[in-house]
Amino acid sequence: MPGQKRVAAVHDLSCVGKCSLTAALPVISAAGIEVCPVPTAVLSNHTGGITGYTYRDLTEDILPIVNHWLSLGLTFDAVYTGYLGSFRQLDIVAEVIDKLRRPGGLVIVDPVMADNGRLYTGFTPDFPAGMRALCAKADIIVPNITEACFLLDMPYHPGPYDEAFIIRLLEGLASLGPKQVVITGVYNGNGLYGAACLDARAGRLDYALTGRVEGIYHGTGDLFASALTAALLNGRPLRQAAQIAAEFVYESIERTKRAGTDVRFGVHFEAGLSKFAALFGENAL
Ligand code: PXL
Repeated sequence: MPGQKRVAAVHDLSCVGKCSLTAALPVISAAGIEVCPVPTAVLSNHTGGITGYTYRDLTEDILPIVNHWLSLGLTFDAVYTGYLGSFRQLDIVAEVIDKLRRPGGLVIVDPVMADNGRLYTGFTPDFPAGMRALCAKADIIVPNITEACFLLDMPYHPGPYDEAFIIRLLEGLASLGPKQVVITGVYNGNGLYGAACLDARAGRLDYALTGRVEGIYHGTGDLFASALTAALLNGRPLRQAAQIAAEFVYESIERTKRAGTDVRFGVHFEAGLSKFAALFGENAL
């Protein structure tokens, strides 16, 4: 289709759990954008709150996949990276970005490695410093509060967060290199919850907030970053893209709460895809 955009999505494939590629593929596709996955690992299930999962590291496959695409003359409007399957992949994915980036293209790095004050299972204490270097190559990064603290070597606290703390995080992260920073998991205790967005070039700070549903809902960071990527590639400004993503995730969490299902297996985002897609339909503004 002429004019269709294409994204290289560098994430793991957790076969159950509705995160990483199983979020990126449907969400970005629903917005009319082709998603080409570069799987960093294949797991039977994500690593959060579940034991006994299978894990196949695909470190050796990443560059051959990308080199083959280049040999075919394929070009990409964005590179969107998330969960990496090994420490070595940090350098490899930096190389992927160098190979696929093109003028006017977007590089979005979600520094997936931690939540609720702790690194995810399998991540070593030196990983955040390595991720810091990858973030320096991005146009936009999308950490949660815990990841922001790890990237800046600042102590984590569970909130609520005052604006001075959020600005410290946003400005610290922008000083690593990315022009735009979106921090998720922000709330100030007034019942609202969402993301804080800094456009460092414009000097603009915005919040994208929704209501708050108590609890830990797995995969919502990946859903947020995927919806944000989809909205940005459809031309929405950062603050609008973040609000679209925040509402998509909030409605998915509410649906999950109503259904009362095991939250370790992800949120019910699928029923929201048609509404999400309609935002980007041919006549949508
Ligand atoms: O949602 C982040 C994520 C992605 N991929 C894998 C994970 C996690 C979080 O635990 O384990 C494999």
